[in-house]
Amino acid sequence: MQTVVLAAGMGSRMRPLTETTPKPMLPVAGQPLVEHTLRAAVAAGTDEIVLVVGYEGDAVHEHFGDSYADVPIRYAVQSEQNGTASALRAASEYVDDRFAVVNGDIVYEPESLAELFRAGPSIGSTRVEEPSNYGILDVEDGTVTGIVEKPDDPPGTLANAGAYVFPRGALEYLDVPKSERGEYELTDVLSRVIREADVTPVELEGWLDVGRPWELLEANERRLRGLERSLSGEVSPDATLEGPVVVEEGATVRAGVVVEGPALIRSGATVGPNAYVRGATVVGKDASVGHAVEIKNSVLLPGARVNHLSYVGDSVLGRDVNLGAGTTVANLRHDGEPVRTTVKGERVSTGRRKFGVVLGDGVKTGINTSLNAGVTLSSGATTEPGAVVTRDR
Ligand code: TTP
Repeated sequence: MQTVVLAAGMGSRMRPLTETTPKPMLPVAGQPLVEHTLRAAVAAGTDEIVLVVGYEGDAVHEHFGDSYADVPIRYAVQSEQNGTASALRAASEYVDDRFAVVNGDIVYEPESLAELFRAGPSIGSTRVEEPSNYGILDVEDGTVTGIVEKPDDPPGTLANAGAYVFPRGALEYLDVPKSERGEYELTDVLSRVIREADVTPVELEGWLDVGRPWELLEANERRLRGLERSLSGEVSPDATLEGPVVVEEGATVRAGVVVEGPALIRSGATVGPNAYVRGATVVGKDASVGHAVEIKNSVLLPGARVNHLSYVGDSVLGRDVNLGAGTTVANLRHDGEPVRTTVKGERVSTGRRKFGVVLGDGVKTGINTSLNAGVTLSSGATTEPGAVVTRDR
């Protein structure tokens, strides 16, 4: 079966991380987010991938080239990011009658996709606690009879999870009007499809939509859970590595370091001397964590540097970020309430009691900078020595 992977979106809710990197290329457990979809699709029996790219699409194309795990990839370019139906339209010249479509920004247990593929015309689904925030499936006698977006009066708790197997002839339904939010939506195509064909809901186990920065942290936490210990890099005999820790070839862990897995230390990275890395942490390629630095449950993108006397917790540090000596991150409110942060200009709850900061690529902090919980700094932003940063920059 052909699988169309939608990876053209702007990823605007993931800013500042997507100011320079497209969302599909953000790392989850050391692999680009969209690679988790590609792997599941190949394991489920895909024989051709049609990858729809758009925003910063060259980065995706350059990374994956023309095949993945020996399965050919064709690229379709969506020139305007105006909705998932228009993304599928961009791919339509490449697809045959029966095909799968999967959002490139979701993670789930990979076997679930094989089940979806086996089910024939089907919609991936997931149980949700707050149905009014999702596209909810109306299901009667095991068949999907309707999809309602963000319903006030939900017909159930089974939400559209962003993975589908379309029946023959589905491309005829692509011509949908713009939705209220001004996009051409795949759900409107699906509403037409389910009128014409029997479509089965198939639950995707362990589903997570990775749209906002804390979901990137959560995806890393989940995917690192399955990490298997392997130490191929240079590890000092005076370092203590507990549990599932991966030190890739070309990475260095110096004396006095304590790492509590799961943790992934990628090639070219250095940790220590005397550093403490814990929780689900990824130290990206060529990143460095220096003396008397504690990193907890965080993702450091390639080239990020936290070299002296710092604490970083529950945070995402973009490429080539440089934290000045003594920079510390708050990741907990005194009242214990969930940390709030900014998404597309609005303050929203992350739902997490522990959440630190999100720093865009190339951010530099002056020495002894204090970053408040939930702060985001856009790419290239700086702070002055001793700054106490409580607002986004
Ligand atoms: P969304 O998460 O709705 O959109 P997005 O990824 O652009 O993020 P944001 O809302 O933060 O700007 O997209 C769901 C999936 O569909 C995702 O894999 C990206 C893909 N997509 C496209 O390929 N083209 C598009 O025009 C849109 C809107 C999304």
